[in-house]
Amino acid sequence: MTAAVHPRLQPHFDAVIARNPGEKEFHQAVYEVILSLTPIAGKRPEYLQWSILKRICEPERQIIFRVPWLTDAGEVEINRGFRVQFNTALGPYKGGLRFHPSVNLSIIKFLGFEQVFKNSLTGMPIGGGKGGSDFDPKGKSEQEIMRFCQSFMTELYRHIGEYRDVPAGDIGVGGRELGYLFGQYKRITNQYESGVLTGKGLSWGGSQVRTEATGYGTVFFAQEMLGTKGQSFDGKRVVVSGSGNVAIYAIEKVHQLGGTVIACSDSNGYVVDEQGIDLDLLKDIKEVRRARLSEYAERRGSDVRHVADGSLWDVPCQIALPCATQNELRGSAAKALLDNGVELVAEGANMPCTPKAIDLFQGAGILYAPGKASNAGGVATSALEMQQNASRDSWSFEDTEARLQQIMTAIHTRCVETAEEFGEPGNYVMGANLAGYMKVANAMVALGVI
Ligand code: NDP
Ligand code: 2IT
Repeated sequence: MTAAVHPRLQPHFDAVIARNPGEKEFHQAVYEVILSLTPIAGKRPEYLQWSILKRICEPERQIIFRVPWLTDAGEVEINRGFRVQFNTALGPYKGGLRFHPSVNLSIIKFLGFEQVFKNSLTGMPIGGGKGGSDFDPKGKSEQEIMRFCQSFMTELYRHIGEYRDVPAGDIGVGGRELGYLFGQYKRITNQYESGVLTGKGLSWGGSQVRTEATGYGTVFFAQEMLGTKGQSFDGKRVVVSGSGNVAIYAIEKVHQLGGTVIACSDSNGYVVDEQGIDLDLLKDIKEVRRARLSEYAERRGSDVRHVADGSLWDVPCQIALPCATQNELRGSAAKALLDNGVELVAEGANMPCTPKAIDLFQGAGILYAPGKASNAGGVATSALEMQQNASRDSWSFEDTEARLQQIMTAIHTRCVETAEEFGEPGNYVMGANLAGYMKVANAMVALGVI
């Protein structure tokens, strides 16, 4: 952590660290928000009344459960399941499920905490939560994935519901997993409760554009940022990290808007393709075959490099979109990007840039957007899916994409105007955190000390 917290807020931050020992990702996420509250601490103490900050940092409920399942060989495996129900001031808990071996309580709490402010920023009636498991989907058979999802839902079902808590996907959880999860929920409850999960398939209650929404939304947000400088994606060299759901659809939208994505990555390395990433090939490798990115270089030909060791962020670009995971872009990577002339960084992932990297970007005066603003298109489209489920309707791709774009434009305006109101023009971090916080705080005051 780099900059100093306001003295009036420091005791709150100290208390969070003391109450949640060792949870470094959670501390980092809280630090970023508390740092942004500096202008409130001096001028708008009403936003700190009734211990709002203290309450906002404490999840309403944290559920941890055992997930036993049988491998194909008949062995019993045990994983740990989590659901952190963070805040319902604005609506039912809403946020994804992550299946990745690195998952622990700290990671789920940081994600749940960020989700509260992100969901507030969307302007939709959704509270914040997050869940998942330390289960590793890599190398598992289809049957093992199904058995795991069924066991996970056998415990989770009692805690969720259309009006209570509405999970969706995140790392390692996509359409396939959501299908098995929804199937098990439907079986246990004997109800076709479409609004209990989002990210569903189109034939069983899903929404058009939800698959594309996070990546598309990130690029729509970046387009708005470029617009403030009279620029666009046209002709820009872009680097996107990751090659999962968010990365793939960020690449697709960049290409539609005239930019060229020349590099992307997975956890085993990155590829550089100066002609522009071939999306049909990437989708076949990642969405259909669930294979490694090294296969991209093998199949695309000799002009493409696969780099197993090293940093993707050494590839010179004008726009960088980190779309893989938390803390993937550190100070040294930020320096390399700046040395190579990066002009804009917009986060598709949650908390991919470390505080040091953010400091460097802001110090250099480039455009930088935090994930809770720029990646909010995914959860916003989830809220559109909930609307369609509640009204037993389904909208066209074009209408839904237009709604997504309007929502991203509105979030951008909210960030810009709030940053200006508090004397920090161009500071998207402050704009996003303050706007997100104030809306939740207002609702929490209205609802009393609960
Ligand atoms: P996917 O599982 O579809 O893809 C994740 C990608 O990131 C993969 O390419 C994966 O590589 C890479 N990755 C994951 N963990 C690591 C790691 N520890 N080190 C290096 N690479 C890693 O997930 P999503 O695309 O859905 O999520 C990506 C990010 O976007 C996450 O931060 C998520 O929280 C965030 N997000 C997702 C939303 C959504 O709607 N899905 C909405 C808003 C934010 P590999 O396959 O090798 O593991
Ligand atoms: O981090 C996120 O916003 C998501 N993973 C999407 C959450 C959702 O409920 O759609």
